[in-house]
Amino acid sequence: MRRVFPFLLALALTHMAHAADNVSVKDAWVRLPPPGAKVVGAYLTLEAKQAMTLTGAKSPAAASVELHTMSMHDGVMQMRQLPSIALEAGKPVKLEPGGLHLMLIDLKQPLKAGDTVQIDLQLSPRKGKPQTLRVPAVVRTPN
Ligand SMILES: [Cu+2]
Repeated sequence: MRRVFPFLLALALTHMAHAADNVSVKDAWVRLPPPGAKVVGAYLTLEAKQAMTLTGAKSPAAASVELHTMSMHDGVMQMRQLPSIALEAGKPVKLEPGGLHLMLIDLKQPLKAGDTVQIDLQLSPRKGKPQTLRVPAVVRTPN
């Protein structure tokens, strides 16, 4: 009987890792928000084995998560919401400060450095069913 549990756990992990087979995530982190801030950026690097679209994200830590980009207009940095972010096969896409990022909107509780925030990425392959990829992101100050 003792062997049953590790076996079931392995099965569950295999199942959860399914989306991760096609998409790898590196360096997921959330910017440590200033005290009282309700909106904060989250960053990570995504690489898809097959072409895919990041169509959205959710987090239990925030009321909603938006896809954003930043760009310079007449010397002013502007932030704009995107409907989706395309991932080409084998080409890493970096979400980083000053560029593409996730925005956690309406934090449900204050975040501390070292906390882990769960972010569920919604990914749609060109063929096949949409997938959710659960990513742990560490709260920290930018490097
Ligand atoms: Cu933003």
